[in-house]
Amino acid sequence: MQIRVINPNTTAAMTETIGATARRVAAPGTQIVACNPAAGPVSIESHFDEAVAAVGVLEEVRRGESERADAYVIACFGDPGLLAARELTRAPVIGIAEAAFHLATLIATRFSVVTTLGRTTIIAEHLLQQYGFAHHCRRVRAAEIPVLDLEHDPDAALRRIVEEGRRAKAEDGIGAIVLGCGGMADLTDTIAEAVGLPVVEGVTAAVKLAESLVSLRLQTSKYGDLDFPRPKTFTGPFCHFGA
Ligand code: 5HY
Repeated sequence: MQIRVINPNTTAAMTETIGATARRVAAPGTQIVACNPAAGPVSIESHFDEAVAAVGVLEEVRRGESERADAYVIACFGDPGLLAARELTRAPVIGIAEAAFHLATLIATRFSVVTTLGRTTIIAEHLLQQYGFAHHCRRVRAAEIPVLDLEHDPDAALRRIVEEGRRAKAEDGIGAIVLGCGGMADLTDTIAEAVGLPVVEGVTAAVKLAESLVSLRLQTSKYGDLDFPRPKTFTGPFCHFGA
């Protein structure tokens, strides 16, 4: 099977990290195609960044359809464009936040999230409500690091994430930590060892859930709101989205 793992930001180095991490857990028969949009924000740290990045996600899903992808992963913790992407394909589309929340509830009754900037914690809080996991999550915490520090200053970023993870363990009464950024995908084992809690990471969680859905031949339902969009004209730079 082929899983298209989409990094919604346009930082190629982060796409490489995400792709390598996905390949480490993929089953022998799974081909991982890691990609990112050509246009969009280099990092996603706000509602505005999410909205712009979502269009790039949809472009990558359209490209994946032409390459007959069997499943898609949206490798940004805001799950940008998730439902719109599901409208474009019969293949499963998994967001890393949703995937991580699901797996965290299978190993702990309570978890906390450690993400990047404090201003983006509301995005994870909204998703917890939307997906029905809010009562499992004690707190969405921020290491207060810009997303690209994960690439530019990884040692300092790791220290901040571990510090926040240790505070979560000491204060939140939790059994697990969820990492709140696709760019943290390669830090799971290091953080788990340093914090002393199980750590759930969304890229790897989403890849294994996607494999499960494909192997069970479970596809995105086309009955109701996730049916293909009604054909219509799109104008201007979006004209290629049109019928
Ligand atoms: C992510 N931003 O996973 C999110 C993290 C965040 O560029 N990739 C990004 O803070 O929402």
